[in-house]
Amino acid sequence: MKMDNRWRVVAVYKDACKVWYFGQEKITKVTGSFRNSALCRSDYPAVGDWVYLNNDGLIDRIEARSNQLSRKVAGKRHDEQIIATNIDIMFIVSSLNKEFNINKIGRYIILAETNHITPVILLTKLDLCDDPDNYIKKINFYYPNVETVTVSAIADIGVDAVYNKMVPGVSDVFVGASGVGKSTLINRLLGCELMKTSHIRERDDKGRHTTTHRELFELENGSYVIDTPGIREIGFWINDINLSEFEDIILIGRACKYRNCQHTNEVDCAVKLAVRNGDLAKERYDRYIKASREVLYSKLLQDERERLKFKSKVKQMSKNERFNKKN
Ligand SMILES: Nc1nc2c(ncn2[C@@H]2O[C@H](COP(=O)(O)OP(=O)(O)OP(=O)(O)O)[C@@H](O)[C@H]2O)c(=O)[nH]1
Ligand SMILES: [Mg+2]
Ligand SMILES: [Zn+2]
Repeated sequence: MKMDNRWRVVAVYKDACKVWYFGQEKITKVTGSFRNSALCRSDYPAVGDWVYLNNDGLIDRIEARSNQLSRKVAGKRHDEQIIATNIDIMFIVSSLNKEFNINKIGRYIILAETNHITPVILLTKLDLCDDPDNYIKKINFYYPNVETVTVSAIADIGVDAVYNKMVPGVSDVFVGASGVGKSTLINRLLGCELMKTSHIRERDDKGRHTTTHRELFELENGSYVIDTPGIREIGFWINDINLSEFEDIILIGRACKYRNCQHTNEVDCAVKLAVRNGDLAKERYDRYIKASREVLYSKLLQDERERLKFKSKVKQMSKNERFNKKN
C-alpha cells in the first residue's frame, strides 16, 4: 500500500464520504467488498479516519484508529455512531455565562482522558463576561491539571493563543453545547466563514443547533480541526471508560462487606465510610460513581453489539454452507 495514497475523511454523508488529500477534496464511497465485510456501522469510515483509495478512487481500507469518540445509537439495534477518530486534543468549549456547568466539563474530561485525548477547556464570549476569574478559579479547583484558555472570537481576544495550540499534524475536536461559539471560533481560526453560525437569544443563552454535521478542516499551519454540532447529553458519548484513574477507590472498596458492592446503598461500605471520614473527596466519589455507571451501561450495549455481530456471522456461515452444498 503506497503511503501517498492516504486520504483523510473530512465529512460523512448517508452513502458517501468527503475525503481530503493535501488541499484536494473529493466525494467517494467504499468498495463493494468493503461493504460486504463490514459488520456494523463503526466499521465504516468516520470523520478523522485515514483511508486508502483503490485505482477507481474508492475507499478500500481504513487505517487502524488511534482512538475514537462514539455515541450510542438507541433504538432497535444498539450500535455505535462514531463522532470522530484519531484525535489529539479535545477543546471543551463553554461560554462564560449561565450555560457554564462544571459537572458537564468534568464528564468531557473523563471522556477525553479515557480515550487518551488531551482536554483543554475553552471559555468563550469573554467580551460578555465581567468576572472570568471566578470561572477559572472554579475550574482550577476541580481540575487543576487541565489547561484553561479564555477567548472572544467576536472581540478577537485570545484567538492567537488558541491558534498557537494547534500544532501541524495534530487533530483537534471542538465539543460543547449548542450556541457556545464553536463554529464562530473555528471560522476565525480558518480565516474564513466555512461553518455557518447563527444568532442565539442572548437573553436566555439558548442555542439553536446551527451546526448539523461534523466536519474536519485543515488550518493554514497544517493542523486539523473538527467542528461538531452542539450536544445535550454527553453521557451518550462515553464509550470505553476505564476506571484506572480511580484505582485508590477500587482499593478501598476491597474492604467493603460485599464483594460486588456498588458503593451506593449497601451496608458496611468502606468507600462511603471513607467519604464520611473525609479520606475520600465527595466530588471524586461522585465522579467515580458516574463513571462506573457509564462503564456498566456501555458494557451492556457492547454485549448487545457482540451478540448482533455473532448472529450475522452465523447467518453468513449458514449461507455459505447452503451455497457449498448446492455446488
Ligand atoms: N459576544 C460574543 N458572541 C459570540 C462569540 N462567539 C460566538 N458568539 C455568538 O454566539 C452565537 C452562536 O455561535 P455558533 O458559533 O454558531 O455556536 P456553536 O457552538 O457552533 O453552536 P452549534 O453549531 O449549534 O453547536 C452566534 O450568535 C455568535 O455570533 C463571542 O466571542 N462573543
Ligand atoms: Mg456550530
Ligand atoms: Zn462499597
